[in-house]
Amino acid sequence: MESKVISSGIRYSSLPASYVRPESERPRLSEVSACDDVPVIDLGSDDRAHVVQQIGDACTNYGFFQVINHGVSEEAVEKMSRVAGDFFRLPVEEKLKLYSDDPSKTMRLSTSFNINKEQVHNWRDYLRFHCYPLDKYVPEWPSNPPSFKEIVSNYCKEVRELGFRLEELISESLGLEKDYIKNVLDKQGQHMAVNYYPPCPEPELTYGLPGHTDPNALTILLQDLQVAGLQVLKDGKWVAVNPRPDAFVINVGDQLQALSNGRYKSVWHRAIVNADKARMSIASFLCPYDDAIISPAKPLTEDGSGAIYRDFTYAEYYSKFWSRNLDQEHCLELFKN
Ligand SMILES: O=C(O)CCC(=O)C(=O)O
Repeated sequence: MESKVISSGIRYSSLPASYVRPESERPRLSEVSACDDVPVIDLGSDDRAHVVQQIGDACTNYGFFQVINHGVSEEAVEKMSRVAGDFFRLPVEEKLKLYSDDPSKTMRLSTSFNINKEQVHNWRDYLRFHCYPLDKYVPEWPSNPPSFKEIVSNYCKEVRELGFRLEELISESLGLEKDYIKNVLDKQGQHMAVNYYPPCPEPELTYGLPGHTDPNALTILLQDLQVAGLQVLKDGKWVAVNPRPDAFVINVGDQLQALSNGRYKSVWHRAIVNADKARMSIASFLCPYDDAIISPAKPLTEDGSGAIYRDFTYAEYYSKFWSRNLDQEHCLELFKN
């Protein structure tokens, strides 16, 4: 490999050995079918009780869903996608000024997942940065493309509002007060990962991201409309979630699994890569405040099941998550009572 990142413009004719998964861990793409019953929830509906019901069903049975009429403007989405593409099209020397493999950095361009911890790498570069509070973090964001800071700030604000609406609906769907989740998560952090998966010479042998769950509370994912790649684990089988215009994919993260005492499952998902085309995805993560104490909601432990997880702070969880690689057991298992 000639560069630290794979979005260098080099087209590889075969997959470098450090990306090749052992036979038993490969994606077996021919066995994956499209998920044709992905829940699609219309947030523009006036029937709140119905929306709450749909969200509860989706979180219980799928761990993910799509939302339409979500309130994030078409303009914000379109500009965000464009500036993200422009960033990854910059000359590699320019991008490498932002490179770091230190997960504690609040803004960095990196590659794979956790390059220093993993044995096999993933066919992905990503720009990962903190977004809340904006005035604290925007100064460290890329200044090239020149419109990056302004466009991404606007997008972050709109997505944050969507996240809060979803947290209210999810609280209600659990039979909790509307503000329950927001109150527990406190001054919520917000992070973004702009994922770029270059064309891959042998997609059968590797991943963009292997199966994982998200360590945060809620993920709001903007998919590339031209190239599919997201797959989720449903009833023990990997199924493809094909992109739908005007929709975001919403994933339940580990913190909502803990808070709901396991009623809602943090969904296992992965990104596969494409032989001919590059793919991009733009993930926004809402995270509890570092000192927020996460514990199963009391009313959800009173049916005799007790609290499945011990109390922990998000800071403790997050540092445990990043000290490992994605191929290990689910991080939340380490926090069970
Ligand atoms: O690229 C995708 O569709 C999934 C991205 C993802 O899972 C992540 O950023 O954690």
